Amino acid sequence: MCTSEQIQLYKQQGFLLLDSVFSDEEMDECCREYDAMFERATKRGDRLEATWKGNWKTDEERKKPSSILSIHNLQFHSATFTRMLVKPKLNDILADLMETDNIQLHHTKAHIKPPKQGSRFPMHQDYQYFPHAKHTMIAVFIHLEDVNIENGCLAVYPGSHKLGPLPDHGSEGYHFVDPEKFAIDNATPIEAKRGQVVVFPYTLVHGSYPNVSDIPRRMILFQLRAADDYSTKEIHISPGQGLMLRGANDGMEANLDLRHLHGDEAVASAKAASEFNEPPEKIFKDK
Ligand SMILES: O=C(O)CCC(=O)C(=O)O
Repeated sequence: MCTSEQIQLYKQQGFLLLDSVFSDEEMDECCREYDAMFERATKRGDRLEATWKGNWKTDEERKKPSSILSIHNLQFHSATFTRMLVKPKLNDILADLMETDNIQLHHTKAHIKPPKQGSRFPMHQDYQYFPHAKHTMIAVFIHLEDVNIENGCLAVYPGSHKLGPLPDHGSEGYHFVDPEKFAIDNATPIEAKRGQVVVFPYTLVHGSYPNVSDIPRRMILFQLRAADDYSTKEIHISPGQGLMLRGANDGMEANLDLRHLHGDEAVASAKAASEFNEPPEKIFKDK
């Protein structure tokens, strides 16, 4: 539950920093599972590098190596992340902010900014990556350690969510807002403690600073939407999308004929699922 002051603040500044959503024990488990997940992925040789492409780096940034390591669909890697996703305390707060009882998963991901060379994120609106008809999408940004400007905390333009979708200055499939109008140097840093959660709508202009510290900066991001919202462009479909996290989905058909996928749709879905779990050559080798 949110207080009316929290709701007012969220509406006015476009973000809220939340305390005690997860207990210390839950954060300990989260950090253990997070590190184990990245270790498994590294051992397997998975492709993790996710620094944004496109024409957003300054000349100075282009000269230096920079990196972001990313894993998506966390709830398929460990049940710890599934439990965090469905936590009633989190979803009750979000329901107040989103003004809906019914909350659905859009997608989840984790970013590590490695020490010394953790890339910054250019200022952007998440809207450009997965536009929705009713603009209910909300980001839940969970900090796995204390963050500040030095190790790559979030940078935001408070109130920018009220501007609605802004012109896209992105390139190569990556999106960002006008770097002159929304320079990261004029943004507001959100310093946070381990376990604190920042929530913000997908129209808030945000980015994050580079990590120039000696420690990795780890985070988890959930993107959630109201059950009656829907994407206006099918540009970001991920496994588990549409899973109900709170409330009910009035629009979900219960027709028995729709209980399984059939034909080409079923083959495509099974193929996507197996590629998602294991590279196909490995599956065949094991047989
Ligand atoms: O990891 C970060 O610091 C920022 C991530 C972000 O803004 C995004 O993925 O949209």
